[in-house]
Amino acid sequence: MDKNQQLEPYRKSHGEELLTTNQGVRVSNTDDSLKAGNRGPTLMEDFHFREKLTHFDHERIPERVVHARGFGVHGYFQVYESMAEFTKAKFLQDPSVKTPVFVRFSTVVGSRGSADTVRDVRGFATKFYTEEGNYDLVGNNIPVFFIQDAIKFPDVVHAIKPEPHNEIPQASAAHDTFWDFVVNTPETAHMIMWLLSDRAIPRSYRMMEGFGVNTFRFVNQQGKARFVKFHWKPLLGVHSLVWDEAQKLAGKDPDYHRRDLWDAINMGSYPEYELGVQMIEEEEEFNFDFDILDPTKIWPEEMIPVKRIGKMTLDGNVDNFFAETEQVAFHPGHVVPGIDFSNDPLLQGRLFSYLDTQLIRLGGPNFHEIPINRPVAPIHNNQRDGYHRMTIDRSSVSYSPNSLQGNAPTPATEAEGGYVHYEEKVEGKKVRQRSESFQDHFSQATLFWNSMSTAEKQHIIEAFHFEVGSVMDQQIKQWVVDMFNNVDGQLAVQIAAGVGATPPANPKSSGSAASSPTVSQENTIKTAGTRKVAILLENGYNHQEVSQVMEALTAAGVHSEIISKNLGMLTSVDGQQLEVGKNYVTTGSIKYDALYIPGGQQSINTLVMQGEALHFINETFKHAKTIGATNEGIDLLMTSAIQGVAMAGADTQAQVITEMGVVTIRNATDMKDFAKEFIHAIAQHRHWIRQNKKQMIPA
Ligand code: HDE
Repeated sequence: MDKNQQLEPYRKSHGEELLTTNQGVRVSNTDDSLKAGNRGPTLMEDFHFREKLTHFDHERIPERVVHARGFGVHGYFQVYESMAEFTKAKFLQDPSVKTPVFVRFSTVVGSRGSADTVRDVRGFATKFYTEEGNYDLVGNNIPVFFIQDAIKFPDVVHAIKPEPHNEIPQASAAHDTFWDFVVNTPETAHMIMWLLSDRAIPRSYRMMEGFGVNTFRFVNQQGKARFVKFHWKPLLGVHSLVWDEAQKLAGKDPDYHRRDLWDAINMGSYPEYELGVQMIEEEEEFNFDFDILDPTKIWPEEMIPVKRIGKMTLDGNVDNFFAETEQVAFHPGHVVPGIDFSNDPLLQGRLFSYLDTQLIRLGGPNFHEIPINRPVAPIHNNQRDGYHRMTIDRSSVSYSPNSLQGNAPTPATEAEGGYVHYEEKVEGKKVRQRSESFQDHFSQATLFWNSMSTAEKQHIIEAFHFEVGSVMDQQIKQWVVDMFNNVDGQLAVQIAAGVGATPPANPKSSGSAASSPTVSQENTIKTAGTRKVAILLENGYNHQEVSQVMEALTAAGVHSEIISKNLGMLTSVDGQQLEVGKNYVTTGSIKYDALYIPGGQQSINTLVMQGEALHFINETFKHAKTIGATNEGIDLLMTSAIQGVAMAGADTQAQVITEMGVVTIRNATDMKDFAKEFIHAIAQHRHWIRQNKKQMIPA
């Protein structure tokens, strides 16, 4: 059965029905409780009042202990070609099969009501409803983890969550307890580098990679196994916000990421991600200078290529957030034949924790019966009863072996699709120890640092200044400097300078250390598709100009929105009209990828007098986004703080000039060349060349 069909009986539309209690009794008044006299006390016998309030009092379930804030969407997955050589998983065999999926994106640290754009790891959890049962790929957008052994998970989470005495700060790692944990736990070094990079402030869930992090196994029909790591590669590329923007968005639109995803799906711009796998032969397990079971290590893509094996398309929003997004239960232990585990100690611990957490969060062992969690594969077993059991099991037999029912349900053989665990040979003493091969905590942190572009490095340094600068304890700040000197001496010197600590006496040289270019976002896919352009406009604008540019943007899949002082209609010089989408108080430059200022003398004369318009330009420039202006629109730019940038002057013969991502043209009636160049600039995402021009911009 199709997942969508399966959900159908549970969907309920609400129309013109008469109001009832939960027992189906019609209710005559739901605004006044039953009282002894109209100024008297409420009576116990008011069953409607009691039921309504009781239900309300119990509306909340515990939020997830981590990943509390999330957003779920439906979609489907299709494999490109049969993966039979590597795995017998049925959903990875036939390219014509569309496997339904439900994906929940999340932040890790904040509460359910926290902001989307905080600096944090993002969860990327996918439930595949396969014919052979549910398979959950519960990943993050950062490929490594803070710790190597799940027994330390409560420690790292307690350290990063708001401090227990005053519950401050919300959704932030920028406080003493977290950095105290970090300096005492050197294995965090690599993940800290990712967390302080642009990866932790994504532009959109649609522009984010996903990683299974842990090492799993693929097992084929012949029983041959290979180690595997999973990746999701977004077709829009990997892109991020800048920190100032992320902080402002957290105030102006705390729902920025969920709104972006919701809108994209509603508009039919379905996010797509390719599923990639890196595979290592069992015989090659020890051929690397890192342990392939260590979750603080990547398998550099240059060394072990990512094979793209299929594509996921997200094409459906939920009908009800609570029923679907809040109640969905992921678990790395939800696997299907052909996918198996490794001894990665983080994974082993996760295999316990996720099932356990559902018991408290969803109130018992029957959470698989909640519609969003039901497999499309049939369920037959002798499990019975428990809180909220929905199934009415008809047999008197609920045990095995049995003769009364011919021993049904009968265990399936491997040929019948029974899950048989990979027969890995295990021998050893019971020890509370970590392998020597897990002891190198800094080489890959250095590899990451060496792989960053100049702009990305600068962002990491600034993130250290914010995070560690927010720490009160001077000793911890110093220890951070000392710890990150093991990653790169110059990085440590720069951290020290920003946080008032002493630079390392012997800065470590990262000299000729290797790099992994694929971890840099500079090398990602660049497209203008689905980006949003703000157009600043007032009465007396040039309609021909605006409409030509808007048409070109639409043709390139770029969305645009008109922004003005007031909502309503604007009239052009030649009497045409356009509707304003947002005014300055309901939006801001931070909600757009680029800015366009069309000509029209009267429109520009008005805009020049508006502080909001100038702020819009300055802020767009500061955040390194594309700015375009045509004809008189350039005069507005000349009154802003970016007047020092070269722009098309009065004497140019309709020629496009692009300087630092500012695209201009004068004396032009045909907007074709401008639009082409403008769209190309938008596709670059950001123009980091402006990094050193920030001083031009007022705070
Ligand atoms: Fe999780 N993690 N985690 N985690 N995790 C949870 O399960 C846990 C880890 C991840 O959208 C919890 O249902 C342990 C790595 C995602 O519903 C909990 C360890 C990765 C989500 C839990 C880890 C993840 C969770 C909380 C070992 C990336 C959200 C609520 C140190 C591969 C799933 C819940 C959703 C959620 C435990 C580490 C990803 C408590 C013990 C590594 C995406 O069970």
